[in-house]
Amino acid sequence: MQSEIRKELLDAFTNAGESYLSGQQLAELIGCSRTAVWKHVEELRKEGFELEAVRRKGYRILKTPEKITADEIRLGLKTEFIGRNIYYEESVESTQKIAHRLANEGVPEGTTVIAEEQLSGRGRMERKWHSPKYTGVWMSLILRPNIPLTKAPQLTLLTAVAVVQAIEEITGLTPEIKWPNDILMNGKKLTGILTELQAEADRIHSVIIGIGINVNQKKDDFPTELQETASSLLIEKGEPISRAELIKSIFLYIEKWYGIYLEKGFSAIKLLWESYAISIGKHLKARTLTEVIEGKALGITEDGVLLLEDENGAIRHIYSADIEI
Ligand code: BTX
Repeated sequence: MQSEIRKELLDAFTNAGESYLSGQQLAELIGCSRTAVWKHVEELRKEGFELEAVRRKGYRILKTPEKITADEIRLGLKTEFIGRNIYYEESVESTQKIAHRLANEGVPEGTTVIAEEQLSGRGRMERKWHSPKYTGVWMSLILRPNIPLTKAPQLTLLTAVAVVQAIEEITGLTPEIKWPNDILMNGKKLTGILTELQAEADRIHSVIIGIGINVNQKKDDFPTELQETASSLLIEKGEPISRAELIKSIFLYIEKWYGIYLEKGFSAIKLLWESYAISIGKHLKARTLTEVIEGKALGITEDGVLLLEDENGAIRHIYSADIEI
């Protein structure tokens, strides 16, 4: 109930933009007492929001906090359902784990778990994902598309497109995608995406999309073994980036492309994905679980499978692999 009022309060401030809203107006909009409004305004201040209060005019928000809070993400969020239900945590083992549990409990589609820090963030194949406090975006999003199991990898590619576009919008930088799930800048890894499924037979219950973005780390913040291969938006842009703004933009792009995907299929997203991909046309080495295949990347199939032409001219389908360019 408390958080419902808070959501409505932030929606009201979002709609008001620069204008002031009086305690009375807020109470009427939200349907609670003026005392309750005042109490929630004080709570926002404690979270680090700077609110200006002017006599006879009312309140408006001047500054949002450094730390990401669920409330800061709600302020200005323009989506219908992606990120509307947020579980925000200070420190967790992995947001994937929590999202799996929530998905089982039947939370609405679009529910997102966001953490300031992950103690055992994970990548593909049980690899580790370094997720230090307050500097990155570590989040897991729950979707429930009515698609066959084999199409699920398309959602990784869709997410990669959405993240690249959000990074472009917020920072002006244009990163590149390396099949299937890495987003790179100047050859270094900025983002990893991990798509996991809850399914039975050929029915998907939930898709849990984990997104990890290095945002405000400096080079020294990475462990030595990652310093040459990883980068952050701060390093690339030379200035700190608002994580909350980036998250909101990602939500909006995912909602846009997911809607188009469900209605019209993968084609539009495939074209966009290819326009951001660095691997296409290049000579690659694909390390799968069982072998290493070398060849020229021809593109991806409608299902998101990578096509490599090997030295004998045979076309190989790569479903899952690590790629070296
Ligand atoms: P991946 O298996 O493609 O990449 C993992 C590899 O990337 C590691 O083995 C390491 O070499 C390198 N690496 C680890 N941490 C970082 C980092 N911060 N920046 C750059 N390179 C790194 C990629 O898997 C998928 C990652 C998904 C992470 C999200 S965060 C929210 C969600 N929760 C969770 O536990 N995982 C996902």
